[in-house]
Amino acid sequence: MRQNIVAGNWKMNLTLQDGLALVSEITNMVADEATGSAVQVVICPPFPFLYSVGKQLPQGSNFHLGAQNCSDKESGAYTGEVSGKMLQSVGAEYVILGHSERRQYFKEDDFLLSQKLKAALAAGLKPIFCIGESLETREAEETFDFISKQLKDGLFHLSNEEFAQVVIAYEPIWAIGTGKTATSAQAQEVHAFIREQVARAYDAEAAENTTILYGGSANAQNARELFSQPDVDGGLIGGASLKSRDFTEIIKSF
Ligand code: 3PY
Repeated sequence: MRQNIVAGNWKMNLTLQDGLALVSEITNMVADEATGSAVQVVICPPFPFLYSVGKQLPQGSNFHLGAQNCSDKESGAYTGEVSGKMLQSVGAEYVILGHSERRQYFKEDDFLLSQKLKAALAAGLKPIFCIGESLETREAEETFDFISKQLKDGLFHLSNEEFAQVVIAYEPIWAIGTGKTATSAQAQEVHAFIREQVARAYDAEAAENTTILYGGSANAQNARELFSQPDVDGGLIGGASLKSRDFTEIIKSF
């Protein structure tokens, strides 16, 4: 089902103590300001904080726990890896897959990501699958071909039932951690294109039900404008998710 979602990607930041303090500030502010449940909030801390952060989220509320990555393997001798089932067992409901930082620094390609998607879904997690073009690709006017290939190779191998569990995040690489945000018109143009591709690969109903988030330097100042676009269903928030006031403002931006 299409939903409004604000997901906070903490990346490799904070200590457990800082993280717990941040979550308690955010949940208090959101409760005080009666944000309501029109938006689902997903907090994605680093692995070692997941269990404790999850315990601190108000149970049965619109707050959910997500991880930032998971293994493509189910279990076994894979030192340092974390499986989908492990994440699920500590309370995670979502997992970010295919973030451009994983693609760039850890060489995750569409094939590996397709395996990770399968593993996450088999463990009952909802993947937040990230796609997005580089500045070079945008300037060469190849954005749509690039996005269409990422969708085809990474995502559209899923069955209808599997695909229904997936949230897509459009994160133009040139806007990640750079302070440059896509304009709301640029974001809307690509989001509408993604929805159209989903309709072609699956059907119109699947496209209408798909949640598509924008990511890339979204903040308290630009969130309202971005979220007002018809095909932008929320945001995957980096730096601003580490500041309680800013993140709460973003949650209130619908
Ligand atoms: C950013 O906004 O920088 C992100 O990478 C969100 O995932």
